[in-house]
Amino acid sequence: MQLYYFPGACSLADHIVLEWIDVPYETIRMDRNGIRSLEYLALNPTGTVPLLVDGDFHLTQNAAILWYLADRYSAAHLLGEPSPQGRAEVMRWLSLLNSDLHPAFKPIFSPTRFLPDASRVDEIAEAARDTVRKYLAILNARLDGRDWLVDQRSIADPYLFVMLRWAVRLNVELKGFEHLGRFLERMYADPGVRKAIIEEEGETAERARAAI
Ligand SMILES: N[C@@H](CCC(=O)N[C@@H](CS)C(=O)NCC(=O)O)C(=O)O
Repeated sequence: MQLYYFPGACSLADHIVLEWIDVPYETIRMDRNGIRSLEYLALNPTGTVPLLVDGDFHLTQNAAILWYLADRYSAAHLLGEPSPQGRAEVMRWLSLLNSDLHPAFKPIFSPTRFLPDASRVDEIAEAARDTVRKYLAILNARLDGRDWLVDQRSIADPYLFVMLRWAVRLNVELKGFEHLGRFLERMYADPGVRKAIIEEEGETAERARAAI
């Protein structure tokens, strides 16, 4: 299996899951030019990472890739309790992360995509930080009294971990979100998480220690 990624991007969640399911895989580091190449666009017309290649199966979209890995390697038990409600709980949190929180970061990463008036980029980025905080407050409350987003470790957790690293890096105010702080520490202590980060960012990979 091959995972196409950018260091520290949402594809890090898939990378961590590949570690957790413990199967042989390769990673292919992409850059801005690479994802715009005709060759890559033929595989993923959205020109984004992640992309997973499993034999002749090419899969795009982060949530789909995470679900596919967990479903294909079900012995790792990353899809929650094996019941319709248990799986729906995983999908609920995965959806919040992929459809609500992840896009909320986009105006912070590249405000001019949303508002070409360069004089107002700080304004749009600050408004986006407020939106990110709104979702993080929901996730912080969810982690009150629990280690993971559902009753056991699942594919939603590495996605939340990536979003928290972004929040720290992009100066989103995280004070008071102590349950998220503990979650971040718990994930950094995981050997599979460490291995994926070091492979993507090197031994000196910054450990996002927020003032939480
Ligand atoms: N809906 C897509 C979004 C993927 C996405 O936004 N990927 C980002 C990295 S986290 C990317 O490749 N951005 C490159 C760009 O926009 O130029 C998914 O969930 O996989």
